[in-house]
Amino acid sequence: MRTQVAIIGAGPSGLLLGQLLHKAGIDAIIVERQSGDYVLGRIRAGVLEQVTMDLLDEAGVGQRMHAEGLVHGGFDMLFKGERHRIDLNRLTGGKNVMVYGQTEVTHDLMDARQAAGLTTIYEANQVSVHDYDSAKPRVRYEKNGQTHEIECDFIAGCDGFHGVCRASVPKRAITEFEKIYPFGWLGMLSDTPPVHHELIYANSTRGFALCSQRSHTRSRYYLQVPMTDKVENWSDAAFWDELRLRLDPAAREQLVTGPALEKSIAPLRSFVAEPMRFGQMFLAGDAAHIVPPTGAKGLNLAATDVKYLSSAIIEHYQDKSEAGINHYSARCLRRIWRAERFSWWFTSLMHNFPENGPIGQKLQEAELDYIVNSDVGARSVAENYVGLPLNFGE
Ligand code: RFL
Ligand code: PHB
Repeated sequence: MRTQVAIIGAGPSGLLLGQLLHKAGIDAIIVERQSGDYVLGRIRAGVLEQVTMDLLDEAGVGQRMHAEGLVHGGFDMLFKGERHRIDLNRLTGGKNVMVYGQTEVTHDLMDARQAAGLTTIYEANQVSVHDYDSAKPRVRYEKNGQTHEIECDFIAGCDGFHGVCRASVPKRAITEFEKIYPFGWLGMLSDTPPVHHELIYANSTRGFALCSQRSHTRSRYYLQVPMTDKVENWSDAAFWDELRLRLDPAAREQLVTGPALEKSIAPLRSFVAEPMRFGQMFLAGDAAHIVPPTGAKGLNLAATDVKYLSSAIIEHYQDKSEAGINHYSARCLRRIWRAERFSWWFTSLMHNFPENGPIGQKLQEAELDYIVNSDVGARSVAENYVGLPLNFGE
C-alpha cells in the first residue's frame, strides 16, 4: 500500500488530521489499534475552545456541534462553601466555550470519514514505524494474522500517550518533562439534569470536585480521589454522597442523582516531549503532551497541533515549501507550554494537597479570593480558559 500521509491513531487528533488533509486533496490512511466502538466508548473531554470549534467547521464536521452543543459564557468557582461566577464572555471581550463531548466530536469525524470513503484500518496489531529519517518512511502492522506495509511520505504520530511513535524515537533524540500528581479524577456520567446550567469547579477541604455536563439531561461529575482508590469500590451512592459534601448548600439541594452510565479513574499528569518532529515523522496531541484535565486543554491542544501539522503538510505539497514543516515543533511547543502552565496552576489551586497541610488550604483560599474579587485576577483565568488564538505570538 502507498499513501502520502500514514496517520497512527484514530482518536480526535488522527481523525481531524485525516479530514483536514482530505479537504486539501491529500491522501492519508489511518491505522488504529482498537475498534471504532472502543474509541467511541472512552468518555473524556467536554469543553471546546473557539479555535477548536473553528477547526471542526473548517473540517466540515461542525453542524451537529452547533445544533446540539451548549455555548457557555462563564463558569462558577466554589470555595469556602460559596460560588463565584467567572464571566468568560465579559472578561474576554465576547469569547465563549462550547460544551460538546469528545465522543460526539469523534463520532462526527468518523461519520465524515466514512461518507468520504476514506480508509481507516481498525484493530491493527503490532503497529511499527520505520525509516522515518529517510524520504521513504514505512508503517507495518498485522491484521487477521497477516503483515501489511504502508509506504508514505510522512508519518503522523496521533497515537496518544501510550502510542508507538514517540516510543520508537531513540532516547538521545528526545527530551521528556513530566510531573505526576498524587491523585486522580473519578469520573461519573449519568442521565440526570446537570446541577447547574454552567460548570462548577469546586475547591473543598475534602478535595476537588467538578460538575460538568454533556446536555440538559446528561451530567458529568468528577471527584479528586487518591490513586490508590479502586473504581469498583466506589458505589454510585458513595459517589453522590461525596459529591454532595464537596458542594455548596444550594447546589446540594439542586443535585439530582441516578445510576451511573460510566465510572472511571484517570491519573493526572503534566508531560511534554521535545521536539515533536523526527525527520518525516511528527507527533501530535496526547502522543506529545499531557495536561491535567482541570483546565480542559487536552483536546483543544490536540486540535491546534493538528491544524499546524495539516497546514505544514499542505504547504509542502501545494507550495513546495518546507517552512511549515521546519517550524512545526517550535510553533506547537510555545502554545503547549502556555497551556501546561495554566493547567498545572489551576490544578495546584483547586486540589487538596495533604502534604501542604492546613496552610496550603488557607493559601489556596486567599488566592481564590483574589481571583474572584479582582478584575485582573478573573481576567487572567478567563483569558487562559477560553484559549489562545491560533496565530498567538506570530
Ligand atoms: P487519544 O484520544 O488518546 O487517541 C489516540 C489513539 O491512538 C490509538 N493508539 C494506537 N493506534 C495504533 N497503534 C498503536 N500502537 C496505538 N497506540 C495508541 C489509541 O487507541 C487511540 O484511539 O489522543 P488524541 O487523539 O491526541 O486526543 C487527545 C484527547 O483525547 C485528550 O487530550 C483529551 O481527552 C483530554 N481531556 C480534555 N481535553 C479538553 O480539551 N477538554 C476537556 O474538557 C478534557 N477533559 C480529558 C478530559 C481527558 C480525560 N482523561 C480520561 C485523560 C477529561 C478526562 C477525564
Ligand atoms: C468534562 O466535561 O469532561 C470536563 C469539563 C471540564 C474540564 C474537564 C473535563 O476541565
